[in-house]
Amino acid sequence: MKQSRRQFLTSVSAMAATFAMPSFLVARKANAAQVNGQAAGNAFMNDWRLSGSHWGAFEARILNGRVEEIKAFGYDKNPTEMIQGIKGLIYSTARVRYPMVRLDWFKNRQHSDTTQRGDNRFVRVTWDQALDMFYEELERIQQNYGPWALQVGGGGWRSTGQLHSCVNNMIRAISMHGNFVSTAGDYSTGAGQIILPYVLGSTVVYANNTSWEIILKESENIIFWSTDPVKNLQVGWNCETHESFAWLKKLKQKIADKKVNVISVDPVVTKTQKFLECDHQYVNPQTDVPFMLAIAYVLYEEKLYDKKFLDMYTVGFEEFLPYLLGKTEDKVAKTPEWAEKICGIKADRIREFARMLAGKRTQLIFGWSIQRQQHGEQPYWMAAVLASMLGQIGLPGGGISYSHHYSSIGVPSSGAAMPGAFPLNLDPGQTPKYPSTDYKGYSSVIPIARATDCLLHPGETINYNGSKVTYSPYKMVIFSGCNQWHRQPERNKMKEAFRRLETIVSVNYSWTATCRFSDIVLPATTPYERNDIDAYGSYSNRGVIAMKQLIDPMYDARSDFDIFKGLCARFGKEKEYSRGLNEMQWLEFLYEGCRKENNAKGKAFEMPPFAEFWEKGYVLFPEGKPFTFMEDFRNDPELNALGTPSGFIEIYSRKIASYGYSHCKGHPMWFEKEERSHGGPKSNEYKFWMQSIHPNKRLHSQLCESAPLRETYTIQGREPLYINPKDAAALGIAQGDLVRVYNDRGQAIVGAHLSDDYPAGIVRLQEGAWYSPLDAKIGAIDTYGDPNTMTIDIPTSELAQAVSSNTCLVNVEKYQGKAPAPNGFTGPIVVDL
Ligand SMILES: Nc1nc2c(c(=O)[nH]1)N[C@H]1C(S)=C(S)[C@@H](COP(=O)(O)OP(=O)(O)OC[C@H]3O[C@@H](n4cnc5c(=O)[nH]c(N)nc54)[C@H](O)[C@@H]3O)O[C@H]1N2
Ligand SMILES: Nc1nc2c(c(=O)[nH]1)N[C@H]1C(S)=C(S)[C@@H](COP(=O)(O)OP(=O)(O)OC[C@H]3O[C@@H](n4cnc5c(=O)[nH]c(N)nc54)[C@H](O)[C@@H]3O)O[C@H]1N2
Ligand SMILES: [Mo]
Repeated sequence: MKQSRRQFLTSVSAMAATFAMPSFLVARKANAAQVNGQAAGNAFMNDWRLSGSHWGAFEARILNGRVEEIKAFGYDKNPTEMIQGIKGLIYSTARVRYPMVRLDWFKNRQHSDTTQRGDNRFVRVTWDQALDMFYEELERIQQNYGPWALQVGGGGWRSTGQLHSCVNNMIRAISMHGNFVSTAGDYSTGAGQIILPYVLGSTVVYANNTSWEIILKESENIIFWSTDPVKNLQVGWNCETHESFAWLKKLKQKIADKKVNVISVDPVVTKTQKFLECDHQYVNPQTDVPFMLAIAYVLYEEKLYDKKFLDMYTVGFEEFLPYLLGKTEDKVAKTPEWAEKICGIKADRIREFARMLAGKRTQLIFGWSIQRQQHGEQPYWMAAVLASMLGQIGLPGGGISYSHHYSSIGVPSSGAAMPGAFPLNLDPGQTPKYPSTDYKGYSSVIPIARATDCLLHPGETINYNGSKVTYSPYKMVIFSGCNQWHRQPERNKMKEAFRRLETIVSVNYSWTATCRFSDIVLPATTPYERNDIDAYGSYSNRGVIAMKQLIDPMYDARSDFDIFKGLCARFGKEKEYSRGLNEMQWLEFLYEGCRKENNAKGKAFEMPPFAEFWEKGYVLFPEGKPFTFMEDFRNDPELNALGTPSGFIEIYSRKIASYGYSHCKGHPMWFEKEERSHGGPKSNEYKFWMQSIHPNKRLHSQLCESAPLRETYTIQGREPLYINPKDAAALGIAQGDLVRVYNDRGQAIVGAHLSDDYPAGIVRLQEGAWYSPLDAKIGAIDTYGDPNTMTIDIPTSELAQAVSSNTCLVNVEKYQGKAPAPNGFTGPIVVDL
């Protein structure tokens, strides 16, 4: 460990020597020499500049004001190909070039014909016109209706960078003007983050978990359950370090040496399984709960469960047991024979699997995809029950994790403080121009996944996590740093809902489908056209990294900070918003705050003054100390009581039972899905389960606009639909054919990619493929292949009200006739008035 760290220090200092002079000086010079919005170039032939992204830190070679070449930062020993998509993103045909206003909205404002939304006809306006319109709309909404009529689309994956954290820029600015309807929860762990506090006492999903070092040393069984870390660890919330890959490589070696038993429980062969060359346990999609229940049944029947652990650390096993044994109303014992019919795993294999788990030190590692399905709360709860019965929670290399696929979780934190962000909220003493908090009986916060339902069911009251939410029929919405027309399920339902909106404002650097369905679109800079700083390592807190401006802003683009400053200027709050600081002053302020905190922590965390840091480009901290998740609770459950009502792991939750919900009761249960493949509901009508998992070469919809990267995976310019060769053959589909994928919710043209990694009856269409409808009509075919054209917009249950995008059946057929060209990547149709 020591040695590798030394090695890396020499490699990065060698690299730092390539910076001939402080990059910000170079950037300033280039700006001064700017001609007609085009960078005139600078004198440094090989000007390499350091920046960062969700895909890792990298250096870019700038020539004549253009990014020519990208290479990974020296510290990153496992960079992802995705950084090679950055150039294509900056110079994409889909860039938002100028402030644009939808044609009919330009003519008729809030009285516009909203059925035209999505036809993509826009008028170019000046920044002043656009910001005036934006401001006038905020005024109109607050004066005519009040805060219930404005929804500010809760944050998304924006870009890295603590100052130009565009969601913060937006929320602070809008909060300066007035109050609005905001959102709760997220798309990632919507069900998990709600159920786990009842069961394990905290949200768990976003906390660091047992260190890989310990898992590698102690675990005898590692079960990767619905998780694909080798694919998903390519990206991180902050600037990603890819440190987990060093551990995954060691794990691969241990598997080869037959020193550990590793199994991937997944309907498909994952990238992780292939990389590790580990075993595979197939399970029918959406049926992990019956599989887990049957394992629990075997553990109980064969007395393989840890009774002592259940007694000491959990409550409610007695309430759960009758359900397991078939002594409740349903009178169904959850035997392996019962489960086999649902989950497709032979009863004998289930028995063997249960014995294998119980016999050795077992680390269960779950991903998030199985909670992104109807009743997504249940597999997470049942997983905790299973881990409790195995009794290894809190032991090194044993127990449960829900997040080793995310942002290098499993790499311990250095303990250093990371730079703060541009403030989301108003400063103490600041007040909005319109302070009204009169929501007219509507809820001021809605569960994020219910944003469409709000518009379609105004005034309706729903259950949500023990409380009630009343849908506000909001009139205006603002999106920045998210792509609503990628992330939310059911396009055609969204089309109908959006028609009820008077005004939609989008800020983005790329012309996403969300821009296309907006009324005012404002061009933001990419993170490569401004200066910023970020944490290096979201959980490892490995260091602080400078994100240096690489090139001048393209076209009319402005940073989000400047855009919202300009908006605030219209109601006299520019200074309150910016605190009178400019970009570099903010960076220095954020950095120095962090430096002060770290320098107080001792030598290991010392940071140089800002100017020195900025010149060098980064600060790095030593590795943290490995730890075991829930070890303190295991050591002393009284002193370190969990945050559950009882302080123990809750196999039965009185609190949830007291809500009286029909799809989330007092203990984990199997609920049949609205649609399910392999013999489940609607499987006669629709032949395939469509999984819309996270993309291998994108971050959601980000980088889809990067043509060179996109061309490495598309088929005839369309998103690939991965399908089993036998299934394809039965449908007369060959590799590379265009196919139509559809159900009663929507249809898309995609390209067939045949692969044995996908068993019969299962297709994959990766999320984030850009929605590219042929026209504005409801039902129009999607010409590129966004899975959310077909997915269903139903809640997981009354508890979490989260997305259920992986509950989705489709049919597939060979595309007949001449397919319309994909139309999503070319920006708006500009209408000259
Ligand atoms: N079917 C299906 N759907 C899913 C999922 C799934 O598994 N299946 N996963 C869900 C999950 S977990 C998530 S987290 C969501 C992700 O949903 P989003 O967070 O909406 O996804 P992104 O594509 O990352 O969108 C970020 C947007 O911010 C823009 N952006 C980036 N930087 C800046 C900036 O500096 N300024 C401005 N103004 N804009 C910027 C990007 O161009 C992009 O359009 O998707 C969800 N949707
Ligand atoms: N490359 C890349 N990495 C990413 C992201 C990205 O967009 N691109 N997004 C990041 C974000 S925001 C998030 S939220 C995470 C998402 O992390 P996850 O939600 O964990 O990831 P997914 O890729 O959707 O799915 C992981 C695995 O779950 C399996 N699976 C799906 N349904 C079932 C089921 O019913 N049973 C079982 N046993 N397995 C099932 C899939 O086959 C897949 O192999 O990834 C993060 N990492
Ligand atoms: Mo996510």
